[in-house]
Amino acid sequence: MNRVLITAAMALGVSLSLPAAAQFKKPEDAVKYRSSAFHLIAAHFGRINAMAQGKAPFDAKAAQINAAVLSTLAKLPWDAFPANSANVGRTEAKPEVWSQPDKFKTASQELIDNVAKLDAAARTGNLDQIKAAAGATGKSCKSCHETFKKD
Ligand code: ASC
Repeated sequence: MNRVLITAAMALGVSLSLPAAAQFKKPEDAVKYRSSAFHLIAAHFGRINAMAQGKAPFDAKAAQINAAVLSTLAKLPWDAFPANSANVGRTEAKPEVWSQPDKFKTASQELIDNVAKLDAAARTGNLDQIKAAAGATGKSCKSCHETFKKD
C-alpha cells in the first residue's frame, strides 16, 4: 500500500470511530445514514441468500464480491445511533436500542462476526459452507430485529 492509501485508510478509521453524535449535523442525518446502510446490507445479503436458498443460480464469483462488500457494510450502521436520534423522522429503531445498549452492541457484533464468516465461506467458493454461513447471518438479522426494529 502506498502512503496516500494508508493515510486515507487511517482517516476512514478515525471517522468511523468518532462518537456517534459528532458525525452528523442533525439527528435526521443519522437516521438516513443508518437506514441507507441497512438497505445496502439487505441488498447485498439478499443476493447471497438467494443463492444459498436455491432461489438464484449459484455464482461463486458473485457470492464472493457481495460478501466482500457486505463485510464492510456490516460495520457501518452502528455509529449512527446517537441518543438524539431516537423517535426521529422515519426511524424504525425501537427505544430498546438506547435502553439496552449492551445487548444492542452484542447483537451488532454478532452480525459483524457472522458476516466475516460468510466472507470466508464465500472465498472458498463452496456452496454448502456459504449456505451454513448465510443461515447464521440471516438468524442474526432476525434476532436483532425482534428486539430492536419496529415492524
Ligand atoms: C434479509 C433481510 C432481512 C433478513 C431477515 C432474516 O435478507 O432483508 O431483514 O434477511 O429477513 O430473517
